[in-house]
Amino acid sequence: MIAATDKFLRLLFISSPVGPLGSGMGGGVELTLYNIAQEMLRRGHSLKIVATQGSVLGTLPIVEIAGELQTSAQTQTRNDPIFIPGNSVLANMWDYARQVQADYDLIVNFAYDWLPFYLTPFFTCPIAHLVSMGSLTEAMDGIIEGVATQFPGTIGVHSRAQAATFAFGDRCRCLGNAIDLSLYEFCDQPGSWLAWVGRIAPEKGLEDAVAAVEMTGIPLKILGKIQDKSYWESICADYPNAPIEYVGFLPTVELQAELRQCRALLMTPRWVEAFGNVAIEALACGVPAIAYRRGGPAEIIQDGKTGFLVEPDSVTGLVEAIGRLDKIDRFACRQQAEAEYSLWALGDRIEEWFWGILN
Ligand code: HBI
Repeated sequence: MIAATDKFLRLLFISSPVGPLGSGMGGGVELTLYNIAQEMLRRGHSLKIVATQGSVLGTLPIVEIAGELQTSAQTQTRNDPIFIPGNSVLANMWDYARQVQADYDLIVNFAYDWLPFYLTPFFTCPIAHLVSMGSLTEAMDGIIEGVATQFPGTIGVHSRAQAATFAFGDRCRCLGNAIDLSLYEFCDQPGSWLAWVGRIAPEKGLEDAVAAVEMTGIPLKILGKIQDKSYWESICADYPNAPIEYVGFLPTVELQAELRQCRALLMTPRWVEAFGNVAIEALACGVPAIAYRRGGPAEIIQDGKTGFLVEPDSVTGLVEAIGRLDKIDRFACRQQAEAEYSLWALGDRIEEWFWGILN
């Protein structure tokens, strides 16, 4: 039990087992973990991050753990069994956490994996789980619901749409998300091109953005980790004449330097995007987002004011919205980011969540 007088927490963040922090394999979780860690340190809490070997996250304190990576949960089918490889880095990370748990007031799990949830009742240290995706498999739904039932208030999510994908959605804590706005520079004189930003994998629907720019002839800059190479190659083969340029996977400061110069960001999620960090990164630069009316982005974008929400999976809907971009005041985009997505606002919500679990 934490004495009410203590106002600083000793936090242990346990990262995603799909790849090193900084590699892009962890997608939005990397940025989310980094931002929350920074904000907690700024508020005076102490913190250590447990992550896979090769992880680098600015100057944040990382304990690197060796072992076999976990396969991405979104490649699993709904009824897949749980796969744990020999010498599992996930198991090794949580065995480390078990050994040091007495030195911490709260463990925060960022992994979308079965094991951390299964182990929760075996730990003496309280565990907060920040769930980074919507419902993907029966096994994960079941084990998360078990923790939501036995440890009420410990399941955090990023959006109402993400929560709604779970039967226990009403028992999840909606935390939204945020970015360090000081890293994003407003631009009100963009170039002519559009942007698409994200892990290049089937659930992100990149082919629709490419099809839209093949129809409009407006060049598209593509930024992000090529996670599924054959998926990327099939898009290039299917749209040989599309005006696209693959810029690569860039760290935040270089990403926003490219993104801010774009007329708009296209978001084409096939799945229920839990939040859509790239949407608030774009808004922070004054870049309107055109997104399918699905998942987190539908709760972020103010349709007609800071972007457009279009019929899901409709390429013509994207094209039609691109034609209306002159209606958007880019400064309104920046203003929304400052009003709703600052790290301070998220820090308040996260601290409130942590204290609620501990008291
Ligand atoms: N898959 N098994 C697994 N574990 C994760 O933590 C995980 C993942 N796939 C994607 C992912 N995390 C993140 O890229 C998204 O949650 C943002």
